Amino acid sequence: MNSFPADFNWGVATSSYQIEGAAQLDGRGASIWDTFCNTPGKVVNGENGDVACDHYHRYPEDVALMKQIGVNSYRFSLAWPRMFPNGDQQREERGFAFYDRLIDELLAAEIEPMATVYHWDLPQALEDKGGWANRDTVFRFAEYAAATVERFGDRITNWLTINEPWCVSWLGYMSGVHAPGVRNVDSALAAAHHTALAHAHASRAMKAVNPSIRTGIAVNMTNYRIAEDATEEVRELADLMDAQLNRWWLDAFTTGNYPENLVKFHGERLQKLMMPGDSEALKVETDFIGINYYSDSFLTNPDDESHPAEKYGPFPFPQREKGNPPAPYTDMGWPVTPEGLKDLLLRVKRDWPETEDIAITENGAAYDEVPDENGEVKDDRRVEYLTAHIQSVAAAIEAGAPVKSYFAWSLMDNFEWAEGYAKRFGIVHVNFDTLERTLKNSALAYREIVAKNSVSRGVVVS
Ligand code: IFM
Repeated sequence: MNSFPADFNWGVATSSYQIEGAAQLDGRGASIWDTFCNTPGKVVNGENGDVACDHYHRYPEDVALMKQIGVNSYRFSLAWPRMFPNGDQQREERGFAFYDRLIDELLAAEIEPMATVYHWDLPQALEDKGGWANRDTVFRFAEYAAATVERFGDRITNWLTINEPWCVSWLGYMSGVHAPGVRNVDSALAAAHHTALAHAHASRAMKAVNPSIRTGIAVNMTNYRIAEDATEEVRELADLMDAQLNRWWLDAFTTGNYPENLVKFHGERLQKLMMPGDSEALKVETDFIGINYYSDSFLTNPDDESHPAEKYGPFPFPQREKGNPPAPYTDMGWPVTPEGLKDLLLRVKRDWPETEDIAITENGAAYDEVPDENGEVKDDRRVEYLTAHIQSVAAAIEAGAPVKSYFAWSLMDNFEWAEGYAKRFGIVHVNFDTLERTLKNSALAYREIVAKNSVSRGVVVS
């Protein structure tokens, strides 16, 4: 058995657009995901978050499910356009009231809420002015974040500013596979800089409102694996990718600077975005780091001699499919690499030693099992995935990594962005016709881990 510290937090995570539904209700404004989903060809089967899991109405049932699973924490996100429909100062009280109800329901169930201020549903009105590529969004975000702390800070201690700023920037503004679907390297780099600035400014603004809260950010991280005989070119590429994904935001907050190899790589492009005082502004005390981990990434030797910039495009982009990852894979096509989580946690401890609190803010897998004729969801692969990753967390803690919390992604099947509803990450199954919820076997297995505060050793992921 691998035991966890007595005060370890066990949770489940979700985000607003992925589960709430009620997209046109109670004065909610349009977000970039509403627009993106309504654009033909952007989301599998033309699906959208209009109804999603209808959590907006069914939240008492969902909190009861969490209680049944036994978690003591819940990470959810606040929808900016529900509270500020136009992304300006105009408030929508019914939006605030929804989160009051949800938070009070959680507290009554003795489940601690952790809020993500931004999990990708930018008000469309702000995107119309350039979105995250526009520096002004930094300051609109800080105002919005402060307003949420003013309202909910009496009941929420732990706050994440932005979820996966790498995805916001590079998937939203470079590859365009996520909203707002822009494909422009200058916009993507601007978004990468502005999300970093936004975290720093918002953290300060939030703490000015309520100094007793704790702030962090949820970054998606991976280990780039290269072959022993990797060429210089591949090593350089892996280092650039690592810097863009793993180091950009954390380095900025701890040193006020972006990684040197990227400063060189982006050159003029980056220089023109940096305003006087930005470096000082970026440096900010962060109370905890949220890490979203799903799998490692593998790079093989390219078959020509070109520089990564020519071969892979004008920026370093993680490409899980480029290498020879070990099987098995999840339904997302991501390799299952549980040992990578331990390696990553120890790397964070080594490279950002000032970090005293790491939360695994997301970890999970997409598999498509549905209820059988007896209503049982035999998602053995997810049980193995979660067990193996939690074992990896236990091993990292044993080796000194300051991990204080673990959140399984996700509480329930939901809208998986450009993949629509077919990719199921939930430990609770959702029937998207009836909206009925069913605990999967993974929820039962997780319940046991949480209840015992320990995980069995020896499960082999097959
Ligand atoms: O569903 C997403 C989540 O919104 C952000 N992190 C990755 C998850 C799985 O793709």
